[in-house]
Amino acid sequence: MALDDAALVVIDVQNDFCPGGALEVPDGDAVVPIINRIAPEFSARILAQDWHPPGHLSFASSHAGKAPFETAALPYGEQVLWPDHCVQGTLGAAFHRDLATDGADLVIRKGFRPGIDSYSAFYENDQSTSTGLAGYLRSRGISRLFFAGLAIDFCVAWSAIDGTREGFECAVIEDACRGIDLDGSMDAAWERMAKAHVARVQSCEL
Ligand code: VGL
Ligand code: ZN
Repeated sequence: MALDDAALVVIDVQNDFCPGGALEVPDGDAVVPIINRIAPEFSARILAQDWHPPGHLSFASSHAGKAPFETAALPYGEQVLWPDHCVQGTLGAAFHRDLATDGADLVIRKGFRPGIDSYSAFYENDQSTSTGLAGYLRSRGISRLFFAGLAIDFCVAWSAIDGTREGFECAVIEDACRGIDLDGSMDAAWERMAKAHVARVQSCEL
């Protein structure tokens, strides 16, 4: 089959990124039926889950005088400050109730270190602390990655770019993603992905 050696990597389809959530992505829940439809086609299915301890350093509430969506200079670089979201064990951190999770081979959690955010499913935002995902995929014989989920301009884009850095052939399934779009972040993300040779495909082309 065409999708041998290929994994679907589903990024952060969690309640807090869906309408009504703490960091809602407009129309975020629209990705769920698309992901459920295509997932069985892949040789491996990976779910990433944003998983922050209370008081995480990426939360604006951890910085006196800062509001959500402002930025702060953290030891590893400039960081957007977010509303509190995906706090470990809360309903907001749970996967969307309609996401088919039983078929997942691996759930990889990220952002659990109190002082480092992790947009990418491969590396935390210091660009050097590994999540271990690349080693897992390589030992499964996977060479191609298809990305779906939330948010295209943050966690999906950084994951796909890091996937190419790890030597995987990477594509983003555009209609299976939605974005936050903060100050032109959508256009910037597509540009960065194009530069990194991340392909842009639609679910009907799989
Ligand atoms: C995300 C901001 C903060 C994402 C996660 O999943 O794109 N964005 N944490
Ligand atoms: Zn987060």
